[in-house]
Amino acid sequence: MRTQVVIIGAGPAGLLLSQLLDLAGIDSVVLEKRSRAYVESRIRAGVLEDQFQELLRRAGVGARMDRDGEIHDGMNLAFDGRMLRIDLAGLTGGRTVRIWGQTEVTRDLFEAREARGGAVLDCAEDVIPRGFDGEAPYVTFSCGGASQRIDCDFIAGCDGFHGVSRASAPNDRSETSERVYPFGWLGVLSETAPVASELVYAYSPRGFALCSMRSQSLSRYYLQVPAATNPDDWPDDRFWDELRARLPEALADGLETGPSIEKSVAPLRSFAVGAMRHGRLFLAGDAAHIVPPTGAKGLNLAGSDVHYLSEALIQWYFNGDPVALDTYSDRALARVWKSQRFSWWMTRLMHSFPDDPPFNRRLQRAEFEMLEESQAAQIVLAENYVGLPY
Ligand code: RFL
Ligand code: PHB
Repeated sequence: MRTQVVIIGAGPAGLLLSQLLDLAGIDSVVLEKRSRAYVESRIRAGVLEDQFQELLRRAGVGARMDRDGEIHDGMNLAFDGRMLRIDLAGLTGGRTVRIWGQTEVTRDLFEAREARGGAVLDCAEDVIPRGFDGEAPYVTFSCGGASQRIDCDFIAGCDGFHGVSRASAPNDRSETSERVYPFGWLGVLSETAPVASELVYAYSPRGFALCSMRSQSLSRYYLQVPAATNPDDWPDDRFWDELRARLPEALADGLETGPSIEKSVAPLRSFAVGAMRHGRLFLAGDAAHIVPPTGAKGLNLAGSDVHYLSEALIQWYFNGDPVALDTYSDRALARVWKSQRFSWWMTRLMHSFPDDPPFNRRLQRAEFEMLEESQAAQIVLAENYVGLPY
């Protein structure tokens, strides 16, 4: 079997890349190791930058998002009981974010690929990218026990942090940057009205809390917890009590509680490869970088990678121009690192770091006060939150 681009991974990066390439007339096959039902049900991101929304519209999957996704023109920081609203639109010349879950993005992308007859094999085991250091790359895998091989021009590694693509690339560890945080996020989804109409990122000495949502009747809350936390140790009542204790009193008093319909712990990590290209293998999304979720940047970065990569492949196929492919890694990483900086900064500002000396905690408060007092500081936050230019 032969195709132009083999895409490993049917997360948002892989599906969006295959859709954009297809619309330009470039064939691809997507190889996914999990079932479609499993991929569609993973609850993750919820905040989409305006440029990522535009990319989804260009890919023909913006209709439901535009109809049902809420536009947010502000978000809130709470610090030791004090609230600060960041007027995203007012500080950025009218730019906003949209609340639209990754589960919905993935569902629309799967449906769009299906409608266009796109090949997405969600049975692919033992996927291995091969020969990408030469002119004739190929991928081997098995599906239902039968070994298969697909020859191609390029391989796109969109298989997330634990995927096989990055692991198959020649690894210069000295170029990889990583920071693991001593805590994770315990997330709960519940069919309750959100405690506030906009997102609230809250610092408390007990730890960080985030009040987010999927709609005005579906709330998503997170608590900072130690990295090795078992969600089973957090029955719903314990979760709600702890959330209340970390929010400013006025907000906590209005918290509507109910049974959780999902509960899970996600570790926090900052990670980036030194290079996103290895010959004819290109990495995109979480396969190349991880940011802590505090800045809501992971999915959005997968989007900007896919934008750069799809444009570069189109330049190569239709103009015979290799420049954009040659510069893909540098272009994508330049934006990745600015989002790394922002995500690290938000994480550092809003979390309670175990063993932090009093000096650091005092600096955290000063940073928050700086934001309260300086519009310039708020603009920097707002510009990053709505998304830096592609
Ligand atoms: P994904 O979504 O991990 O998809 C990779 C796919 O590859 C498959 N795969 C393989 N397939 C074949 N062979 C193999 N060997 C394979 N190994 C893996 C996997 O099964 C999977 O289907 O990566 P992708 O496409 O790069 O997308 C990245 C995003 O999923 C991620 O960055 C975001 O979810 C991060 N994130 C957030 N991002 C935002 O922009 N805004 C947010 O508000 C936000 N909130 C979050 C988040 C991530 C979270 N968790 C759970 C990590 C909140 C949380 C709690
Ligand atoms: C979410 O709603 O899941 C969410 C929102 C904002 C973040 C992270 C996660 O920064």
